[in-house]
Amino acid sequence: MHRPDPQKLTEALAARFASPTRSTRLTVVLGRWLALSFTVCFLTGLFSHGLQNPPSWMFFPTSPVWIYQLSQGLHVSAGIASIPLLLAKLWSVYPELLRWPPVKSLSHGLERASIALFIASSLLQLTTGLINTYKWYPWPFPFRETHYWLAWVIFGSLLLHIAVKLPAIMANWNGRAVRAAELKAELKGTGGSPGPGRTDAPSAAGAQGLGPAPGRWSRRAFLAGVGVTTGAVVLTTAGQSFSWLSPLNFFAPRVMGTGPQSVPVNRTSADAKVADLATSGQWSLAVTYGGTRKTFSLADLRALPQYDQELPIACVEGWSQMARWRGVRIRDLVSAVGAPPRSALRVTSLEPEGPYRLMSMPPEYVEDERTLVALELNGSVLDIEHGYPARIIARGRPGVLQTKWLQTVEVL
Ligand SMILES: Nc1nc2c(c(=O)[nH]1)N[C@H]1C(S)=C(S)[C@@H](COP(=O)(O)O)O[C@H]1N2
Ligand SMILES: [Mo]
Repeated sequence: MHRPDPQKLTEALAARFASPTRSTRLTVVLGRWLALSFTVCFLTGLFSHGLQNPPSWMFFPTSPVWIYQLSQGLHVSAGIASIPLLLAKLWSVYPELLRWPPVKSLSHGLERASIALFIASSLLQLTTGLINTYKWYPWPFPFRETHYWLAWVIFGSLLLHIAVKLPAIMANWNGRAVRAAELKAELKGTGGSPGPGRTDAPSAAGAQGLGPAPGRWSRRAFLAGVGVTTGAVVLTTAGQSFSWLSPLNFFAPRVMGTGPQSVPVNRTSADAKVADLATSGQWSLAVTYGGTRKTFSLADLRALPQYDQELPIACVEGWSQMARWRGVRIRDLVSAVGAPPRSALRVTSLEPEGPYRLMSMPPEYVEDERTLVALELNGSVLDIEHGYPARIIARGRPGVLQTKWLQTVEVL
């Protein structure tokens, strides 16, 4: 029996999949775009995670009012852009996966392992992240923790990958130099060069005289195609986060201006099992500070000075919506129980269970005059789906912290 030689087999495969478009230059250009989108995702993700799980040094900006809308809109949009970019980059390098032997040395093995880790964790991160924006959690693990730790794995393996590939990246950084080298090779009659730093299948195809440097032009066309695709998926989804793109929102799950009182709803009163308690007529808000406890009925709250604020709901899932809120300042309630305005709070919701039943509010938001216990939304009494009888609305915080259906406010 004749056993196939793995070396020959992979060479045949590489020739089968050879495309003059593939070159190190192409991979480097895609890698730069991808590094940019991943960095945007990583930094905005750290910011969002820090707001929800603050480390001791966390800062809590409350201005500009759209800061979290912007940062989370960028997070989700850059994540969506990363999907076509990552697929294109994988296409540009996948003949490498067929190389034989798969591991040549210890350092080569480590390098390949880090790339495998990077690819696997990136694909997992982007698909679960995308699915999450469609409000679908078909996995048993907690999304946010997993998303956070995967981000560190991805960023660490990305830095390692960049360090290992630095010579090839540098050699192919400057497009002009790469094109000049290709032109030179073309004039010498050696056909299309894959550019410095790469000696894979395309050069073999070129050396066989398959025409004058087709790689250069098809590379441009390919990059233009990737750019157009990426732009299209971003433009047709980013309208969920950026109102000026709202008319182009064809694919994102949330459409601005829809829902009760023209604001979308994530968790409904039925999901949260609060409808009975919220509408019983017995509702009151308890505010406590040490041994002091005051309860405010809805009529009591309405009798306090009312303030108007134009503030967005900006969900971690990327959608956001500007709205007009009216209600009582949280700092007025804090001073009603004799506590200093610069206090931290623990706030609970009527919800019997669930991760958003309990919310901590750092002093930055409590002393801010614009943080409200909102009773009205867009000119009418708060809809039950938006947190009736009362909800929190503060500047610059993720939607998950804008607690609906308030029950207690505890000054710590
Ligand atoms: N008690 C409670 N408050 C909550 C939630 C929740 O599940 N329970 N969901 C939050 C989330 S994820 C968002 S994005 C906002 C959405 O507010 P809206 O439904 O009024 O648009 O409410 C937040 N407040
Ligand atoms: Mo949310």
